[in-house]
Amino acid sequence: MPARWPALAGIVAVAAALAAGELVAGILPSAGSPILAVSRLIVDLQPPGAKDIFVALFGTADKIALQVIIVLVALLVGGAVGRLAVRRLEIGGVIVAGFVGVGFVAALRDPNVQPALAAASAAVQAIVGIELLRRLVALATGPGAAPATAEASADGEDTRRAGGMPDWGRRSFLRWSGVIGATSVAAAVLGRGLFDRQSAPPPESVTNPEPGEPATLPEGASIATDELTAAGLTPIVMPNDRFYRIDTAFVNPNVEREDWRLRVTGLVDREIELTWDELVQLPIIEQYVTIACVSNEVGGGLVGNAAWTGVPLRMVLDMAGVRPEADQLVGISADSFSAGMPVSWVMDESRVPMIAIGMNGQPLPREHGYPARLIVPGLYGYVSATKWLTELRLTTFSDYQAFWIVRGWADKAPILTQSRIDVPRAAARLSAGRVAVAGVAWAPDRGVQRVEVRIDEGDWREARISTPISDASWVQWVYEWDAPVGNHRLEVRATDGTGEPQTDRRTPSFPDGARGYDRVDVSVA
Ligand SMILES: Nc1nc2c(c(=O)[nH]1)N[C@H]1C(S)=C(S)[C@@H](COP(=O)(O)O)O[C@H]1N2
Ligand SMILES: [Mo]
Repeated sequence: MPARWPALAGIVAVAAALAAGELVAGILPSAGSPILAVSRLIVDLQPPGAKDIFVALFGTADKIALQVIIVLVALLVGGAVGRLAVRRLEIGGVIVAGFVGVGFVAALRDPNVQPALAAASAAVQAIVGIELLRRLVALATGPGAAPATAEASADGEDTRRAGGMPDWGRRSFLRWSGVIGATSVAAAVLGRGLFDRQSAPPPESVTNPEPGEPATLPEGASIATDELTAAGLTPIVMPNDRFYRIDTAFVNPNVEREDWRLRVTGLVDREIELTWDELVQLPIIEQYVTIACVSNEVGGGLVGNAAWTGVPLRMVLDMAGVRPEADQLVGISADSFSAGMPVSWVMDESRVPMIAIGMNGQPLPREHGYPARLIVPGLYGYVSATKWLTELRLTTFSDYQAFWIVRGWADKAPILTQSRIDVPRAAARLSAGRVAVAGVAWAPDRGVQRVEVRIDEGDWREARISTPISDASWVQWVYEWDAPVGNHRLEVRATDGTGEPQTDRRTPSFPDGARGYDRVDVSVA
């Protein structure tokens, strides 16, 4: 009996248990997916400051990577359990049950999960895992499976035992392992497919009220795309399907307008609760605002500009009456995320924070917070832009620490002035002569006054900028460069509306945003 058979038995048993959990979650979403629950647990347990390391996690692709790692680790443990179960079947069973238990406890942290259903799912997973472990290990180690002289043959070909009998034990072990393994993969894929269907886009029939005050462009400003955009320059208004997405949600919370409520709580004269219909009775405005993620590295893509449609936030706060002791406004989401910002920032008449319900003329896409989110000009997303918003809590900075603050990030975080080179791309090979160097620059909501480019650490040269469409929006910039032959370094810096140039002192994004100039090295022939 090759030692890897019991290991394979353990791997297959664990795969089947995991698949059972996913399939149950697909059919009964309130049972919760154990893999997603453990993913969330890991993200929540990360040490303060680790978001820098984990930042990639919050991109969509890397959420999948985390789940793949979790599955691989579980299968590895399954392999060890299979070997152990040859001698100590009960201990193997206890370990499988223990892992199922971790998934169960992790799932209970999700407010959308019903404990009874999660417990039933855990029971199914444990029974599937332990029972298959027992049977497969028995088959793998049974009398027919232990020919001292037979070589392991993955296709289960009919080799003969010393006694001349067909090796039935091994054949049926391999056959069963193959069938159960394949069924598990199919069940897991089906289960996750059904589970994801819940976060389908809002129904086609959903529309938004027209803004009473649509966003208008200042004289001379334009959002038309031009040939530079075609060459890779970011458009002034980022289409919804290209807009960056950052959140801790592994599956978009599914909130429907009919069930949605917005509560205003805490240090207010009277707590209030609004339905969707009540919210959209209020005046609807529209404005262009650039939002950015604090995790955005210099030169990174976690920033975007959109026309946001919604209700002025102060109007809703005034309905409840903010008490003077409140110095922090916290936006809490359907998935228990929270972002806190200074009341003074929100109350400052120079800006119009909003409860956004639309993005670029469309109802908010689910991944951007359907049906309603906060958009607060000038603050990083983690301290302002709560998606799937359900509660506005008035409190103080000393009494309440929001999601990322507990994890070490700064509690007050205005968006830093930044600029980015989009074209040419890093390491581009160019022909000598006229080269358009172009990108975007932002300093919401101070506005961008100037953008400058320097080549090989020479003098700063002023770039042409697009007419700003609002102080809270980014601008496009272009610098026509007469490129000489050789290797060159291009750098950019922006100056905000107060005349403050962006600093060259590089900092990591933790704890309050990355600083320093974006640069691109190119070779010209
Ligand atoms: N509910 C919820 N809202 C959230 C977050 C989150 O994790 N959960 N992340 C915030 C962060 S860190 C950012 S940068 C912005 C990103 O908004 P976007 O995904 O629409 O670009 O959403 C904010 N709102
Ligand atoms: Mo963010």
